[in-house]
Amino acid sequence: AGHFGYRKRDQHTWVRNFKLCDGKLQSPISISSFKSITLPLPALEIIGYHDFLPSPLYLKNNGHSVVVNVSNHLRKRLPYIFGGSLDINQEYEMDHLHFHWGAKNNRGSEHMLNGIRYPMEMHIVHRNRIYSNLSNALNHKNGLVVLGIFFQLQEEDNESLHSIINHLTSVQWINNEIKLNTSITLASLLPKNTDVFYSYKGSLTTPPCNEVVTWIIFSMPVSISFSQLNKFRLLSSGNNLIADNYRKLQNIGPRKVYIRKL
Ligand code: BO1
Ligand code: ZN
Repeated sequence: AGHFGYRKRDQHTWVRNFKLCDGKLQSPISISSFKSITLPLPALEIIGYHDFLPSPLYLKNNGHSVVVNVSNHLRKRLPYIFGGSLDINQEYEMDHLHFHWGAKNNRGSEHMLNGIRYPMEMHIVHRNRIYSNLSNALNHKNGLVVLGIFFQLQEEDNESLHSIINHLTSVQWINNEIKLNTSITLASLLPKNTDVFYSYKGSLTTPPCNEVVTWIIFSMPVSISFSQLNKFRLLSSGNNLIADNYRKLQNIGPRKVYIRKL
């Protein structure tokens, strides 16, 4: 029961095998700027994002996505975030990042923003420092913060993605994992403007769907070229190419989405 698929008839089976996927605080959702509540939130503080992530970094095809993992066996200081909509005194340390994308350009992102589904969405997953690892954090409602970054197509390559995309052919098959010889700064992967973001309480968008995620979705997208996006679409889960690895929209229910703007 550790397996799950993204085809519509597969997504319907998630709730059978993973009870939490049937909860009331699920993700992703459709976000509307008009329906969001403007709050005078402090800026989101993003610490260490200009530094290189500690090496070694690992790139892995897990059959659902491609993931950049930090090993950090030397327990170096990792990038972390606080402030914004997050509870005071809570710091969230970067754990990994991964992507969701479409087989076609008109789909791929998990969240929608003002009726737009972007061709790709990146998730930078952060774990509350008070929990020692990701599986512990999954048991607590303030366990995780995920930064969501939308990608929009443009003609020119996004050079910041080269350190990942140049190695995608090395992880074409499920469970392929390589050590990256290049380093990455997270700041180069963020939009130029991080002042405007949406925030709401939700869940992991994959099984086991734990409702432990404070979502922070930046309003401004970053860019990716057609040829770069096509390289993600060549990754394989075994019998199929990985694409359309986004969950269907979940009910927002009585939840509120907050927006920080200047
Ligand atoms: S996401 O950012 O909401 N898409 C997200 C989804 C799942 C995880 C983190 C962020 N975590 C892991 C679980 C594992 C599980 C794996 C599936 O997702 O901790 O138990 O096997 O890819
Ligand atoms: Zn994700």
